[in-house]
Amino acid sequence: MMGENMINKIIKKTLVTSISALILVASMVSPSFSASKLKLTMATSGSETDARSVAIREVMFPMISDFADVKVGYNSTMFDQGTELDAISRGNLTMSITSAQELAQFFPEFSIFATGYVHQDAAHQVKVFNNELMDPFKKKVEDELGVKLLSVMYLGKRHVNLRQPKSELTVKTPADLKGVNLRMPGTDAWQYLGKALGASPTPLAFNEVYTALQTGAVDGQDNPLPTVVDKKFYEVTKQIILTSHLVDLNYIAFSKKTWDKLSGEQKMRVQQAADAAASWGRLRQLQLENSLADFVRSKGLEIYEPDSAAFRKHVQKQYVGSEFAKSWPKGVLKKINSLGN
Ligand code: KDO
Repeated sequence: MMGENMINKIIKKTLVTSISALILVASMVSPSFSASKLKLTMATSGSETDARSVAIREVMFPMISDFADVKVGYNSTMFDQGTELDAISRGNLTMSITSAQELAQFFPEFSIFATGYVHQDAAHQVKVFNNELMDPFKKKVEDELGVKLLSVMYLGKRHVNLRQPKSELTVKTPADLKGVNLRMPGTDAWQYLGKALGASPTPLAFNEVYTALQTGAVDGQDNPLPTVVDKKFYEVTKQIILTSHLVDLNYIAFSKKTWDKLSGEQKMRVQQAADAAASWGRLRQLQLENSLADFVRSKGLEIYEPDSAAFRKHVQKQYVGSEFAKSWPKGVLKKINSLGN
C-alpha cells in the first residue's frame, strides 16, 4: 500500500514535469517566452520620469519586445554621464541617450549642433537630423566609433537657473553673469557655452547638480524647464532667466555591432520604434515646457526674460573664429540656417 507521503511526492513530480512541458511548448509558439531574445542594455544620466526615458521605455521598448529585452540604467547607475559612447564602442553597452556635446569629444565638428542659438526649435532639429547634411556626420560615428544615431530627441530650451534671488542678482545681459559659478556638463563644448554666456563654468556630472546647488558649491545651472521640475532644482534655486541659449537635443545612440546582427525586419522595427519614441518624447517635452512656468513660480522662483538680443549677439560672437567653428565642415552652418524658419 503506498503511503500518503509517497503519493504526494508523485503528484508534486508530475506537476513540475507538466509545468516545465507547458513552458517549453509556450516558448516554441510565443516569441515573448523565447529564451533566445536579444538582451540589450541602455544607459542614461536621465531619471526614470524624464520624458525621454518614459518615451524610450513606454514607446520604443514595447515595439520590439517580442525579440528584444532591454535592461536600463537610469541616473548614471550603469555608466557615468559622458562615458556611454565609449562603452557602446567597446561593446559593453547597446544604447544611450547621447548628445552632440559628447560626440564632439570624439568628432569636434559635432560642436556645430551644440552651439548656442543655432537650432531654432524642435522642428528645426528634426529637419537638420533628417537632412543629407547629417549623412557624413552619421557615417563617421558609425565607421569610427561603432555607434548608429537612430533618432533625434528634443531636450528643450536651456535657461540659466540661479540660487540667488533676482533681488540680489538681476541678469539682463551676459555682463551680469560675470563671475557667476555656473555648473555646465563636463565636456569641452559645454564649458565653452558656459563661458560664451559670460559666466565662469564649473564641470559637474548631472547627478551631482542638486547637491551642488543645495550646498552653494555652484551658483547655478542651465537646463530646460522640464528638467528643473523633474530633478526638483526649483527646491534649491530662486530664479530662471529665459536665455533659451541652446535649443538642446539628444540622439538615440545604438551599437552598430548589435545593429549589424539584426535581421532586415528587426532593423526596420528598431528604427521605427526609435522614431516613434523620439516623436512621442518631443511632443511630451513641448507640452511640459509650455505648461511648467506657473508651477515653478508657485514654488517661489522668479522667471523673466533677459535682453535676449544681447545674449544671442554675445554668444554667437564667441563662436566666430573659435576652434570649434574651425572644425565645422564648409557650408554646413549656412545649410542648417536655411532649414530654419
Ligand atoms: C546636463 O547634464 O545638464 C544634461 O542636460 C546634458 C544633456 O546633454 C544630457 O546629457 C542630459 O543632461 C541628460 O540626458 C540628463 O537629462
